[in-house]
Amino acid sequence: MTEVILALGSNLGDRPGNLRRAIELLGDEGIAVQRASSVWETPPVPADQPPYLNAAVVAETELSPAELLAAAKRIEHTLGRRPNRHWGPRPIDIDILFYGAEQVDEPGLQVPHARIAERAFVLVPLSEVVSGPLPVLGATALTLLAELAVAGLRRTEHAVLIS
Ligand code: A4P
Ligand code: MG
Repeated sequence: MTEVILALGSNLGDRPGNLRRAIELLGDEGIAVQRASSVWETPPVPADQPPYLNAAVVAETELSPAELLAAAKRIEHTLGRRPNRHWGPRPIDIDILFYGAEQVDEPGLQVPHARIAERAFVLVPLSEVVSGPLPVLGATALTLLAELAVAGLRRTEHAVLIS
């Protein structure tokens, strides 16, 4: 069993219903959700689309990273998502933030997700389900959020002062 962390987003149709249904369908695909963040309403990026509801969930699965991505894509399709412009509006988006402590860098899959540290709509829900250091990244979600919010602060590689 591997602990995985997923980000969910919806900005079309029955947004809370889409989030709930996605969690049910994840269970049907062998991705058992253990904990979920609050549901946050977030300003869209880019701005020319409706506001999103975003959440983060912690789940356990026997699926490989590629199988997990395929399951996420199936659920997105079931909930009515069709190919659209990059970062365009969608009934549901399921992103793999973390897969245990593994790093994956393949053509269609990068884990940890490449833009975690740039996005408050990911970091705030994430901070509610993982309070300690994040896998691979090493910083907590709140630390990354502070760096994002306060211009000029940057976490360095000189992080360990005592061991
Ligand atoms: N892909 C690579 N790595 C991953 C991963 N770790 N998890 C590939 C999921 N997918 C991954 O994703 C495009 C391709 O990324 C996939 O085919 C997969 O092979 P997509 O879901 O089809 O399209 P996308 O969501 O537009 O792209 P992406 O890169 O996931 O975008 P982001 O960065 O997730 O941005 N504003 C608010 N407020 N809230 C949001 O949730 N989401 C986005 C999407 C934009 N603006 C938003 C939100
Ligand atoms: Mg996505």
